[in-house]
Amino acid sequence: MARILITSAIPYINGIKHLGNLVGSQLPADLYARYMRARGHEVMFICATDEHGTPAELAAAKAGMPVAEYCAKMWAVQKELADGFGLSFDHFGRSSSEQNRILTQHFARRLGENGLIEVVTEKQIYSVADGRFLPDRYIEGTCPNCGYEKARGDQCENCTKQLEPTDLIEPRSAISGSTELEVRETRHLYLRQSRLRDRLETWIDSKTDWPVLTTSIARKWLHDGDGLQDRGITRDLDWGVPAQFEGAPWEGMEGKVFYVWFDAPIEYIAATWEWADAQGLSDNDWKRWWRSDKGAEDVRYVQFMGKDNVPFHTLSFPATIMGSGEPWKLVDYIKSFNYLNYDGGQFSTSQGRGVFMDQALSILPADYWRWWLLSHAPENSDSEFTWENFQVSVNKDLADVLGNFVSRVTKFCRSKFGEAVPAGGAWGEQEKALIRDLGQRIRTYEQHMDAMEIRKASGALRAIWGAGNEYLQSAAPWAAFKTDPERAAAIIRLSLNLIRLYAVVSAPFIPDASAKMLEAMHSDDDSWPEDPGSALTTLPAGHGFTVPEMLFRKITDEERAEWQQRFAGRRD
Ligand code: B3M
Ligand code: ZN
Repeated sequence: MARILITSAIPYINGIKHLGNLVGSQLPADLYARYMRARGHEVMFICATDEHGTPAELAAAKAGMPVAEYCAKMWAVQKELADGFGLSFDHFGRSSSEQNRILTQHFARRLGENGLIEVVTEKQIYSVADGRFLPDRYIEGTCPNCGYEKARGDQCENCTKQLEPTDLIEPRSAISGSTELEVRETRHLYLRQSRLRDRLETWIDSKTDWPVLTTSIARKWLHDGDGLQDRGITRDLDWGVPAQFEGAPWEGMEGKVFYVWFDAPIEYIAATWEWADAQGLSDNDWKRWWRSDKGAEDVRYVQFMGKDNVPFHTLSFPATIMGSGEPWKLVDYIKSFNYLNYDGGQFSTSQGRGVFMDQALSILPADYWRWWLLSHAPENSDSEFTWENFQVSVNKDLADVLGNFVSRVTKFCRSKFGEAVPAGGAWGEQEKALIRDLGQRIRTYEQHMDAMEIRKASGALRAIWGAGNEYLQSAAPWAAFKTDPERAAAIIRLSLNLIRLYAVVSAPFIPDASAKMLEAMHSDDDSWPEDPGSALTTLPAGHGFTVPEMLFRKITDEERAEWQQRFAGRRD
């Protein structure tokens, strides 16, 4: 049994996430966590909300709420939606926690003591009308790279170029719209991450098994980008982790907080501490996941994230960890994702374009979305959500193949043998062939799941479902029943057992349907089918079952057209 630490990128607090966000981190992380638990490993699966920085402050101002109140409310909203999608976090934390304040200040202090933080006097944009400096998203203007007129001070959403507020053409305050801006001097803390370049490079070079998407982004920033420039890690904001604190190896940082990207990844650690506190456990219980001197050297740590988050996880956060000089766990594997597009364009939170998590659950249960999203995960390139494609996948894979198998087998048994696994008959060549075939297919599925090849894994699972259907079609118990009822009993005994096996292997993708299948089979045996031959004898003759309600319904053409129309516009 291995110990596996899994973190998903922590979503910004500023609103409900769309399906593109979901499939880029939280959902595949959940798939992997569920699978690893099912294989008997000890898993710690962590996520949280990212509550600091200008995204939170601006969203709270827009909602007309104090930022702390806004964050508390939105955390609860995001938590409920995560539960709705079956995201099985061991803990869903908050980066505004006390634990994160303590750890963030701890890391900053260590970095400072190790000579990796310096105080820099720099020029920042000050808004006379607002009486404050305008960091990051508090400032908008025209992108010098592509001409987009609503570029933000930290990044252009249109061309994704990272910007400094002073780069913007015709800048204006995002608070008041005022253009009465001045450049003023202010002092900030800078992380001297360039000093860690060699260590970071050696570390990245050692990760030969990482996805190309991850390493190519890391290398780009390491070499030809400006990714390892020393960067300001403080901001002139009220909301965040205070940069001046007791024991800080610098002075004069009153009124400033750490930059959101400095404290956000530290929240992975802090959320594990929050978990231990919430469970009434000790410090050692969370440190054994994170500290090599407390037992974490045998932990495998896997992170999930969208490609835009890769630079922060391959360079900045490792720089924080390495620079601390303490035995904190570095990530072992980073699974990153391209973007999911929406119906001919991009999903966009700021433009309200696409389907958002709450809307998705209001029209169909989570498993329908989980299946489509995971089986179309944007692994090797961007992928696209279309309603046509969604309809086809759901109707074919879930309703025609899996749902239909369960329904045919259970209904046929009920009508011919009653609601218990029938006795009699023996397995012949067909059954042996099926078991051999399933054995191979399950091993293939495991290999893809172990490697986090999500699309391939979904294809392997679909093939496992298909094998049962083909078997049923050719064994034809309805025909056999007329001449040889014992033969029909043997086929159905195997098929009912196959429903249990399907429930177990499908659970990482479609946990709710899997639970219903197990319940219908009156079984709580969810042990992994290491050997399909014996797994298919779990439910003995005489074991009762219930015909379940329809597992998956089909999406009609009318519904598809209606949803397409409903979600074409902008979300209010
Ligand atoms: N909140 C960005 C995002 O939601 C950021 C991720 C932080 S991971 C430590 O895409
Ligand atoms: Zn641009």
